Amino acid sequence: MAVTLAERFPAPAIMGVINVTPDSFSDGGDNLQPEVAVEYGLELERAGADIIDIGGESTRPGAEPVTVKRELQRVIPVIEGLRERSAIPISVDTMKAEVARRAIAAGAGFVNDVTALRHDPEMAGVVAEARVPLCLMHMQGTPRTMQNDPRYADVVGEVSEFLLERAGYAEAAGIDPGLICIDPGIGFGKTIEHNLTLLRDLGRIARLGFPVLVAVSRKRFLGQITGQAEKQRVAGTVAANLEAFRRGGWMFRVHDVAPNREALLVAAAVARGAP
Ligand code: HH2
Repeated sequence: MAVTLAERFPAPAIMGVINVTPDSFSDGGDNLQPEVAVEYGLELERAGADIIDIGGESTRPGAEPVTVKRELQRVIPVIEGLRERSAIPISVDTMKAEVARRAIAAGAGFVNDVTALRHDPEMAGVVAEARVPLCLMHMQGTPRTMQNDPRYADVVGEVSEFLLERAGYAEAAGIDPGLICIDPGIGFGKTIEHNLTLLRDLGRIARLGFPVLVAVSRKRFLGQITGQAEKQRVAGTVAANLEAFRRGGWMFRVHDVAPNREALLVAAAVARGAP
């Protein structure tokens, strides 16, 4: 039987983030030069990342879409460069089938689609054919408009229903269910109350039967609580990730790998009652 995602990356797994963009909300412009981004990826690996997520299009609230050509120019040299120098698993953060296809050919082995296969009708086929793992994320609206007035009658119920529906769609398209993970999409068409309710009730999402990826790193709701600017939100990020782990979170997408990894390793040891 094929190895499932949770077997391949035992919880708590750490996904380190590299945004090769000028406009990402916390690290925009830091990694636009491919050589700089590759060095940074190696640094994230040394800090203990289990997988590196590379994205070439910001999805922050209000972000403008980028073309396939521009996105390829940003991510492919970084994926090739990192693949040349390291065997660490690479994820591509994209909603475009062509970008996913080329990223996989360049060495990526995981697709992180924040639209959960809704943006590009060819994405499911690309992932199915390559037999790579896939993250399905919940988002209400699109990045340009999602924070205008997000509303839910029951945020956890609606997000769960959506994720199950998308997982069903992915399976129907030929994607192995053992390679699917789900993500409540913290900050994607959600108020601070929606984000906090999703984290508090993450156990309900974890019980849907797919590993749950959690991506709270440096996000705005943490700043609303702590008053800290983006790069100062490390302690807030760690706290939110520990809460998510206690409720069944599996993989943690973070910019600050070392502190999140250390905190989660300790939390996991406490959960086991053994080192
Ligand atoms: N959040 C961001 C980007 N990709 N992928 C998943 N699966 N889940 C998320 O919550 C998620 C994601 C946004 O964060 P970041 O990459 O730091 O910023 P930007 O979108 O501005 O590049």
